Amino acid sequence: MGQGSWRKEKTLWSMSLVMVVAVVLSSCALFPPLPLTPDPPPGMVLVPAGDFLMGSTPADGAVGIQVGVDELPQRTVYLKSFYIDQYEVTNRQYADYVKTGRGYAPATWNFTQHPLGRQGKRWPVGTLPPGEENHPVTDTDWYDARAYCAWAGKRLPTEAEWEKAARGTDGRQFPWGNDVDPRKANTMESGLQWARAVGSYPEDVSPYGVYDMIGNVAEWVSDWYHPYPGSTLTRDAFGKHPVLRGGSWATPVYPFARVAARLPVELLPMDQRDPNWHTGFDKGFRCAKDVK
Ligand SMILES: [Ca+2]
Repeated sequence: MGQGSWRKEKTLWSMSLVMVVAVVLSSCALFPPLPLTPDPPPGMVLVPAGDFLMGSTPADGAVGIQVGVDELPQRTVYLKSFYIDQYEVTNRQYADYVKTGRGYAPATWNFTQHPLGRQGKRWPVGTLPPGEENHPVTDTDWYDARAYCAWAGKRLPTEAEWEKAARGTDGRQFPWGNDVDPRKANTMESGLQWARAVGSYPEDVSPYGVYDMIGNVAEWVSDWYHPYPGSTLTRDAFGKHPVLRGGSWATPVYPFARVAARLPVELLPMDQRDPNWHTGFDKGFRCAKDVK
């Protein structure tokens, strides 16, 4: 090979390299790398950032004079990405927390007037209700739920986060769509009068794969009860109580177990709490977590 030919080849090779680099750089400009989202923590799912329809329209929310009016007006809400538990927190999970001494065992099984006749059965530290290890923990009030989530390195979801996780972005009334079907969730129509193991209803699942948002137990969220932006509703309860979301085995699927339904519940002040206070057999929770 002559020296001139070698220089020509070297020049062509250099030009090719420059062109390749230019193409790569322009591709990067056109298609910037997507931000990496870490895998969800165990037992949680990712709800991606974006808008969703929150609240109800007068047609699907205002059932009667008062029911549903606190879900108005429906509006578009943007949320950044977050994680949420795929299932309600279970007795087994809560027992691990109780064993640390940070919380007390729920009073659920110490209730002497249980509708199914379960009498005098305590839920002592470290002893789970036999056969109900994977049932949702109940009789936990808002403070209990918040403390558990903090212990687990998580937090309670906001009302908006809970609702988006339950219905997706399109404003549907139930996780599965808009048809009122009491067979798809553990609501009052099941006749069980009790919770079942979490995830027992495969159709009570949201577009993000979150289970039991309609039935089983109602769930505490972090927000306290306030009117939605744009609402002219006035209620004495506004600003005074935390909120439960979702229906339960004790509520009919319609209208109380729609994903937009809100239930404010009176809470004992911290200094008046009693470990034997029965918050309710049908009240539980799940946790959420920020995406870092
Ligand atoms: Ca639930």
